[in-house]
Amino acid sequence: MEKEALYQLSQSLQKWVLEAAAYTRSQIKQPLEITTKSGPNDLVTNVDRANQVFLAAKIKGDYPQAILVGEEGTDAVPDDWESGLAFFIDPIDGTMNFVKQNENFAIMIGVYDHGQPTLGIIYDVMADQLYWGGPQLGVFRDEVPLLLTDNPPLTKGLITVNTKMLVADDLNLQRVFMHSSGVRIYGSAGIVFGQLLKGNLCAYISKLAPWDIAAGRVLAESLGFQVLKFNGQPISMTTKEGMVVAPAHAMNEILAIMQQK
Ligand code: 2AM
Ligand code: CA
Ligand code: CA
Ligand code: CA
Repeated sequence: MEKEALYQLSQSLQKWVLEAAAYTRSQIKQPLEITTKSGPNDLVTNVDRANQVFLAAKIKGDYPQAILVGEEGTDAVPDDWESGLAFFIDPIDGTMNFVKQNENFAIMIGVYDHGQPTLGIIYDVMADQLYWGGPQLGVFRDEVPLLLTDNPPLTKGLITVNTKMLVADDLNLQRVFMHSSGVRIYGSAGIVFGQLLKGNLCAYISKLAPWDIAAGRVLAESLGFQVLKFNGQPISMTTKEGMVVAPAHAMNEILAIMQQK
């Protein structure tokens, strides 16, 4: 994609995400319609659904050929998702935080052009912080350019881990934790990516769906993080997968510890 067209796309997506966020803020003091999906801790609200419909309609209006994937819309990634411009939408990331805390949630859109990570937008709605950019545009928090990330050893970095995976300890994650500076838990992939991009965290270990990872992957890889499956292979973007996000040094250490018996 030409840089000018990409910049235009970025501006449009930022505008629509900010509009969805304004609506989201307006609904916080209203009674939410909350329903469960797979279990009691897997929630969706009327605002998740409204944001999904709004963002999909805006994208389709300007990009009628767009391939759309969204957690509360068409959530199956089509086989031909690499045939054009694909948009992965998470209309509220951190719905439990949205409901229980009224903060610490994000709206996210990741754009892949013929399968290539192209543009990422993550908006921390209540902190009013917009992370955006990609390999061609650079990465920004609002107007501030973010710099290439440090490459510290695991012993010098804070990490964040999927809570169930840490408790189950089936992948040596407690050993990874013991080799790190400590664990912090956030409950929203988008909020975690903000922390990684700012340099507050060094690694993220979780099992994530395509819409959880799409935007953050674009931004993180643009700043020098790697995003790899537990076996060190690239992630697929088509299914929920275990993955590590970290700069090279910590990545190598984490994957080695996870493979220890
Ligand atoms: P969500 O709020 O958009 O569903 C990491 O915690 C990510 O997993 C979160 O960003 C959250 O995104 C998702 N998540 C959290 N708890 C979940 C659950 N019980 N079932 C499915 N997804 C969950
Ligand atoms: Ca969800
Ligand atoms: Ca999510
Ligand atoms: Ca969501």
